[in-house]
Amino acid sequence: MEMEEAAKVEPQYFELNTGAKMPSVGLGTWKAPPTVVRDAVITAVKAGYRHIDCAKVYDNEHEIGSALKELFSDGVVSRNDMWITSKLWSGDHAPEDVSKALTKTLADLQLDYIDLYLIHWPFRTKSGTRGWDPELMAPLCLAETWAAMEGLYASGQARAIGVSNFSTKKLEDLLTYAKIPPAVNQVECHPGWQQPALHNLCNSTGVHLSAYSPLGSSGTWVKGEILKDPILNEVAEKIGKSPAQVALRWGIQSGHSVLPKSVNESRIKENLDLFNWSISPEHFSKLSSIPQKRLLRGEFAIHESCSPYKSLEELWDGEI
Ligand code: NDP
Ligand code: 1BO
Repeated sequence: MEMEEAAKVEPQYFELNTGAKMPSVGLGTWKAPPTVVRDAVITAVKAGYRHIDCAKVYDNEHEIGSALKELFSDGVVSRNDMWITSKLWSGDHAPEDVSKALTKTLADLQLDYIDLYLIHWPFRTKSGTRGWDPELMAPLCLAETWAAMEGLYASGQARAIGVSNFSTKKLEDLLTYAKIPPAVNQVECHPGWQQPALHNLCNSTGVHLSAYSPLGSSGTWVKGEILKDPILNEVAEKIGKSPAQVALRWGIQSGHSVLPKSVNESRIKENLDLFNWSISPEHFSKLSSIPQKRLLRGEFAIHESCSPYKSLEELWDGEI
């Protein structure tokens, strides 16, 4: 089959180990200011997005909820057509806080269930805190937090559960004690941080790898420059697509869902134009020579005495 033809029949969904179909492109909402995120969500859904990636700690779920309510009441989409992900913040890891945190997120999003709920980071902060300073750290017990997440799955409030920022080792460990295996591990992944070991583990265990910062981020926190990478630009020029589209298409062809964030209408549309073309095997293999660097390194989770992680090596189990 020619590559062009293959691209046309390629699914725009990835099937999770729950049997649910997750749309392969989701709108990222981290650092989308509350004042503009509502319009961004409405623009995205009208452009064809059916997946929004949220988190309590992004401080904009209330505004996203108001956009969703308007989209549902105007008949633009129905709840069943949408995939909404949110994440359990580190200050809500205590088993008695897990359900309360999802209840708050559901109230803000004006939903009665979430399609996917993730443990946001493998570190725990004091109950009810919102920040991520090392001084706020509390003893980590992922097994008890995961058991509480399993309770949300059993109740139907979360139709799938998963994790985020889990290294290969942390995911392997979770799989040894989980009664319900995670459906997703959402991690940094883009042509400049390809995560081959984690990709292989996810493939062999049926955990879907969802790619955050798929454009290499470029916000105030993380100064990613992947879209300026010369190899990515050379491939983009040869196939007549933007560097952003090539980065996103690389993710989808690798089997990852991608979560590009934008609050700009033309970039929101550009980031969804990924399905009637593909990257040839020759160009795809060129992208594997892009220098590798983790961008969101998680320094905030490192502390000599307060954190379970004394170094980035420990946080990522060497994958740094
Ligand atoms: P992205 O890799 O999505 O990059 C976003 C940046 O790229 C913004 O500055 C955006 O600006 C710009 N941009 C968007 N589209 C284009 C384009 N076509 N061409 C050029 N620039 C573009 O970064 P994020 O770090 O935000 O990651 C995406 C999402 O992943 C987050 O929003 C969040 O939902 C999730 N995430 C999850 C994490 C976790 O711990 N689980 C951690 C980090 C991210 P503009 O808005 O002006 O278009
Ligand atoms: C602490 C950063 C969270 C982004 O998802």
